[in-house]
Amino acid sequence: MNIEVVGGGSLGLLLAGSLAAADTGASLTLVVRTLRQAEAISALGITVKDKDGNHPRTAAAACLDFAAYSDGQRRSQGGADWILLALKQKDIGPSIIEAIRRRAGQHTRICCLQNGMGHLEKLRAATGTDRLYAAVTTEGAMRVSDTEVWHTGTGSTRIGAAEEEADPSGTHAALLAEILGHAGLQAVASGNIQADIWDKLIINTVINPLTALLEVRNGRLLDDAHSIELMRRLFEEAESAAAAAGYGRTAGIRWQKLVEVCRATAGNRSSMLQDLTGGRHTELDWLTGALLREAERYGLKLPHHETVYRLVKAKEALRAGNEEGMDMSKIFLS
Ligand code: KPL
Repeated sequence: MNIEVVGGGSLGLLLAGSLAAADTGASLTLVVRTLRQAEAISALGITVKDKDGNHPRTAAAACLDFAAYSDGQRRSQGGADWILLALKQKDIGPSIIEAIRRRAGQHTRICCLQNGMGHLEKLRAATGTDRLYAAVTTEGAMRVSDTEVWHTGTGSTRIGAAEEEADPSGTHAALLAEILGHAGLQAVASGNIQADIWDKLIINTVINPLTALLEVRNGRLLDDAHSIELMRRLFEEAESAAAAAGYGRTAGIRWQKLVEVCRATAGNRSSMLQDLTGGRHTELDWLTGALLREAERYGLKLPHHETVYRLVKAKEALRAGNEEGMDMSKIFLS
């Protein structure tokens, strides 16, 4: 089996490093954005450490940069069996989609590991493939250099075909889950990946913006009555949109899960907080933005999410230094 992992960030390095270090029988290629990272990985391999940066495991891995990947021909066998797309939503642009379209053979399955919504539709429209899968993961990882990643939270991954008819018995999803399992990552085939996507969307649209706005680690949200109340309100609005879309869950299940994730990742700085403090654009448009778009389709208003959306956008602009020289004295003193 040939597997291509596309993306050299935290999740891509964790997947590729774990697969490279294990004896799964699969042949692996990692595809990364820069030539610098590709050369570093080709020379040094990928090192995966535990959550405290201990117990390193280093494994050699074949690595290409995007330019070489885009220029390259399909493998002689007609493309990879699996392309694991581990890029952030914001990095799935026309050039990477075109590269994947050209590289994917007739039998290639593409598994998308992004948070949020919108990417599956984009890829389906652009690649025309029905061999599209989604994976929802709660694995925690932090990239510490071009070649090193820390496995900061042991989670699990659920995998399923975007269109159920494409893999009705879940055979292919189960096969990929088994390979990831051999690599030490807990994974299962999902019978309802769309509901899983909603589960994760709800978690991300509650925890990520609140931690980013309050600048706290995930667990801190549960230590304060006001932030718990905000979580509750955001949660209820998001759950109402999921129910309208046909993916509601029995009362309490998702709230319980949300609290569990908050506790299990208590020491984490959410990806949105990390992006904001790093001066990068967040995934807000594919998380809260996607939720608001879904709600609109069903005629729902989500006022707390709308407020949170604008607050994070405003904070993003400030952090990126986009105030465009606004002189506050003119506003307050005129
Ligand atoms: O997925 C996450 C993220 O940070 O994006 C959570 C589950 C909130 C863990 O930090």
